[in-house]
Amino acid sequence: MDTTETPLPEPKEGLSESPEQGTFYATTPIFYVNAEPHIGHAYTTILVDVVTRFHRLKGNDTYFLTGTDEHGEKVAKAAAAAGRTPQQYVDTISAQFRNTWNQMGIGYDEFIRTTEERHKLVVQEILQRVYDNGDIFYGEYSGLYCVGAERFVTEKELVDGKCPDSDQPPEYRSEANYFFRMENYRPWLRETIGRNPDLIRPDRYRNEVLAILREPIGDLSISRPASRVPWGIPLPWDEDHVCYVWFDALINYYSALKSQGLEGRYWPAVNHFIAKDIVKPHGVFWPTMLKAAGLPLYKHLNVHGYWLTGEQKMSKSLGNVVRPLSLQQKYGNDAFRYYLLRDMTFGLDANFGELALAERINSDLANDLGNLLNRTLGMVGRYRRGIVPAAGTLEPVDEQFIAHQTELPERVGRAFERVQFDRAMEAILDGVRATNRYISDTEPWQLAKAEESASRLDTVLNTAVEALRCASILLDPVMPAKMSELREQLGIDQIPFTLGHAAQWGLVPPGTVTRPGEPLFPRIDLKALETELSAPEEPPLKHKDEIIIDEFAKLELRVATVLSAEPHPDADKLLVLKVKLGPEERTVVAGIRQHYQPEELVGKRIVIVANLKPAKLRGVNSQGMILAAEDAEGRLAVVTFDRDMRDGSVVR
Ligand code: ME8
Repeated sequence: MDTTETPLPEPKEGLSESPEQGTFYATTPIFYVNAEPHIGHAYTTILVDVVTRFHRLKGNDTYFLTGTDEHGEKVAKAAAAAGRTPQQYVDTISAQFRNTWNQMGIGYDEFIRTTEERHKLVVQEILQRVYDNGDIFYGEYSGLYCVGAERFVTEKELVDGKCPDSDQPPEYRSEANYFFRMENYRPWLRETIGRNPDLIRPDRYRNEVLAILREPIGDLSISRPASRVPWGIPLPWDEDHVCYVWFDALINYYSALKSQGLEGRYWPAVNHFIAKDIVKPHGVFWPTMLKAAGLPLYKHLNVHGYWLTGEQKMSKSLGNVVRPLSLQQKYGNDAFRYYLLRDMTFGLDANFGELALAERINSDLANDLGNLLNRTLGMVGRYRRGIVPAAGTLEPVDEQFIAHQTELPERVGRAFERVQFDRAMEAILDGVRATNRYISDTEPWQLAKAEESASRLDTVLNTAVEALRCASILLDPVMPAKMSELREQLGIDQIPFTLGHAAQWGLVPPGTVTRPGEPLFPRIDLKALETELSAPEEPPLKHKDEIIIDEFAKLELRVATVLSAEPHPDADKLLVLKVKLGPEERTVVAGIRQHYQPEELVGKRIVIVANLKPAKLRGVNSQGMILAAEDAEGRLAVVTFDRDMRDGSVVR
């Protein structure tokens, strides 16, 4: 779509107080394509997926944007290091991000790449607008620049001489750039954040931004000379400069909508989700840029902490990353999502541990939820031939239980609103545990013994099935596949569900036929996992210098048949083999006597280095060498063939 056709909306004052009710637009950061995705990226992306699904369940009009950040020095450097052109390089890594999200079932609505034409057009339009308003000037700059974080840093910010965001030392830079008059917008931004306590949340990050704003923030250098950094979007009024990568990247949140004519529908009902590494660009640069461009401010900036491994931030440069797909495959996508949401308190750091993940799956999913489903299906099967009965007269214990359960959607909704995702998960599991207690207290197995308690048993079974139905709705955003399986097993997969249905009781039609299946969450053997995890890691292979194919071609490898094998008369580690290579016969001495009985070898087809210079080994002339492998335990095996092969043939 041609983005130049519709002009940007006319400037509006300040923050849009309440975006259209019922509209929810959520974004992840667009990730740098300087390395492949890890758990940190997966967390933000899964989180946005869950939150968007939750809002859709509420009946909201939702939109979910993710993508990749492809310009800048950092990416250009990574491409050069990989021996590729920037475009080839970004195409490959961007596709890896997209594939990872697809394989993980992330339901994004749009994937934006900053090298796309549609994005460039909107960036240039906004730049031109800010320039025309007089908010951009040309000037000289010198200071410390961090390529890792792609921003200038001040002396004061440095920790042990390194940039606090990237942990890399900055370099001194002095050059002429264009500047955005960011400082002019500081009073407005301070006042706006002051007036909107939940604009940036949790509070610690709001305070962090307010602290930055207490002192002059300076003007933002928004260009780089194209002669030094050609990999970027040219400034519309001066082609010798390209746009600074952050100014370009932040605009993605708007360009993705604008390029499809969706900005009127979803802007500014936007919730950004990021980690604490990029609070300053999102909390300071972006709002002032929006203000200068005459666009209304986002609704919330939601900031989470880091996933750590062994107390360290998981990061591409540190190389301590956990690849999301391998865990997703090992433990199942839904269980993995649940763990990430449950075990991180939003805003704080959390330690990632595979054992903790397995323990969480066992306790919450296999024991509490899986067990509730199994015992309920088991009892409906045993006592009511697999058919869900209608409830009889409710007793106070039932009424109390139902009241608690039907309040859950409200509690969970509040937790979601307050970005307390671990509490939301806990509230749902609390409902599951309460259901298990309800069953233990009402003892259906006792009720089943006497005919006169049949109606009471109907009530208990019906109540348990209803509670499972509601739990499956509340957990649907985080575990969509497993919850749909759960509803299938209960036989209620045809009943429509929204969040509202989780607050209503009695929606399972009596007579519903259950269809018990495999356990939803098989228990993980923690002992076995501990052993697996404590096994020492294999040391990395030590490789020799690379060779070219011509060097390899100098070797003459041939198939040989062993005609005879005898112990060497003077050496107890050597065998003397007579081998046949087509028309030739040769004698080969091999140091394999401790690993093979001579007669085991006779008749075997093996591989000989046929052009090795002959050598005398303890008095016997050896005309070649046989190929064999030896492992770390000292076991040895000669190379043979998996089908019959004529001797003398060349091995390549
Ligand atoms: O900063 N724990 O991209 P990026 C939790 N391109 N989350 C983590 C994490 C960790 N250990 N490591 C990374 C950029 N993340 C810019 C953004 S937006 C206009 C431009 C997640 O590839 C988290 O969401 O360095 C963090 O903010 C983001 O990845 C940084 O991704």
